[in-house]
Amino acid sequence: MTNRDSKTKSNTVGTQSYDAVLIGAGFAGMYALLRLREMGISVRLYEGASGVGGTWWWNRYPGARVDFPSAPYYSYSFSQELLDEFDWKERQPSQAEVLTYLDFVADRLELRPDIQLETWIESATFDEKSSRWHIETSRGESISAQFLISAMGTLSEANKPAIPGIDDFTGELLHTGRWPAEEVKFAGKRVGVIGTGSSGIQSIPMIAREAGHLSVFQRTPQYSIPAGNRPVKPEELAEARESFAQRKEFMAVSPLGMPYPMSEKSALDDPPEVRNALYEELWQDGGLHMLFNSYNDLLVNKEANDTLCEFIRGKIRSTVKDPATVEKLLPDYILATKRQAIDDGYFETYNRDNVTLVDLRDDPIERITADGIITKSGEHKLDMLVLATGYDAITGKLLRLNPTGRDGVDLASAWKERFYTYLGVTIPGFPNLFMVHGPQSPSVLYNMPYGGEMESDWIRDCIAHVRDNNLASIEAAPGVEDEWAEHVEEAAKQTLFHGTDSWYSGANIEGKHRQFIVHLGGPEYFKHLREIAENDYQGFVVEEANEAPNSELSSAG
Ligand code: N01
Repeated sequence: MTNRDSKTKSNTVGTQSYDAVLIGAGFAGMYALLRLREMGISVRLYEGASGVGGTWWWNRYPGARVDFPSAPYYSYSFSQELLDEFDWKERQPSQAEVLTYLDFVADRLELRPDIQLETWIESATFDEKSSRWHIETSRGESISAQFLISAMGTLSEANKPAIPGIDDFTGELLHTGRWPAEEVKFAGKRVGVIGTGSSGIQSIPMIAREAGHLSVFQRTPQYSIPAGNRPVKPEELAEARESFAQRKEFMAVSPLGMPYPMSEKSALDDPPEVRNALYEELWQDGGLHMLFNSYNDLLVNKEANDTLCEFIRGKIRSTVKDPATVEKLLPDYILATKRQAIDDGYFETYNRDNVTLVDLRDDPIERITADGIITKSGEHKLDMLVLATGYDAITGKLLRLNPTGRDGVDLASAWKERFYTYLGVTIPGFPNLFMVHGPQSPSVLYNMPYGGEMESDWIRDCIAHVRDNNLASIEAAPGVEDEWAEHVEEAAKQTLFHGTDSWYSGANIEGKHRQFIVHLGGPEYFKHLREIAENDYQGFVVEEANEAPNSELSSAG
């Protein structure tokens, strides 16, 4: 059964039927909706929030903004019209500006009629008889779809740490990744922030400006680079619009999908004074591109990496006045192997009289009480506690949904020993299920809107292949996951990422597999995806539409 003619949903005994169901209305989900809709199939996108935007809907914490000097490049790359019609205002757009852009896109492309908001997908089970997914929503709807596509986001399952007493806190308890839409007032309050990753580093200076007192609870000090945000000049926007085609060509071959030239020089090629002068120039300009425009070996050569670590430690020493606070703030891990943060006055914030830094390595949290945090050295009374404690990244949302695939095996059981996928887009044993930005795809270490477009295009083509060939299902062949895991691991081993505990490798979540789940291949990855498709979906098996349910699977390639 292919539902080839079902352009609109049909109701059969209370079950809605679609060709494809998408989950998540962020950058990737909205783009995938557009592409699937263009195929002429029936598709419905479900989103739990009350607006589109995905991560940009939820991350409304003060200071949230894009971390690349990216306007207009942190945006869709497929449409000159979208670029021409939206006037980006800041070089590193704020959360509010990105959300305005995504609302504009949803309207401009008339996506909203096919998006159902305030609806969580609660279960998804593959029915082997019909080769369709049966899906239940938080609104009590029952849905049948041939294809299920997750665009649920990589940083969407908030991590609420299991600190003793956390549920006893009676003040305001907020998580940066689930920030309320209503204004949050800090004025005159005793605020605590746990966590100094990107979200903590962006929000701490903003909260400090308003709060009566701010206590920062830091477990790992971070290297942070000034954001260098500023308004986008009209001539910059005009230039970006004119050079759209060339820029896309450049992005297609750039290791991170970014329209910036990479340095071709090692950090060890320059004498220290030349190197530091370059670092200083990039530091003054600001932005994450400092990591790529300076030297080409900061992520692969520890000695090279050390040079920028020492430069940033020097900046911290010269910025923060209190020597004891400086000591607490000096990072000592391999730079950029935890997600590199950028900031707007982060280190300067520790010169304020209303800010205290608690170093949890020396003074760990013992428990949270109704009105504060008790650390080894004493009590910190709080009216408000902000958890900037990150996410169960990349796999968290998929495991929360926990779809059930072939033979009644659910994802949690399948992934009990390790995370595995084929190409980061499919999972053996889960026919007709696709993921955008799944584990073992480039996801968070690539230009995400651009990468999401390319993965969605691949998924659309794969779905077209199934339909054009009158197939019931397609799935990764048993065993291909091992080769893919080796491939991902091999790429990571060429870099310094292995030397650090980070959310890239699951180290931030207790009990999570310690496995590096980001594919570092960039353009090579996308080339590989295309080759798999051109090679008649090598590594996949398909089921004919009229096959008996348990008949042997035939090879797709
Ligand atoms: O989360 P994180 P995030 N007790 O996991 C600490 C993206 N992003 O929300 O490092 C005490 O990085 C934890 O300490 P440690 C970006 O990709 C992008 O900040 O594990 N502390 C760490 O300090 C980013 O990487 C932007 O020792 C605890 C912090 O909480 C990703 O989102 C902006 C703790 C968590 O840092 C996640 O960033 C913001 C505990 N029990 C985010 N548990 C842009 O600019 C955790 N911590 C685009």
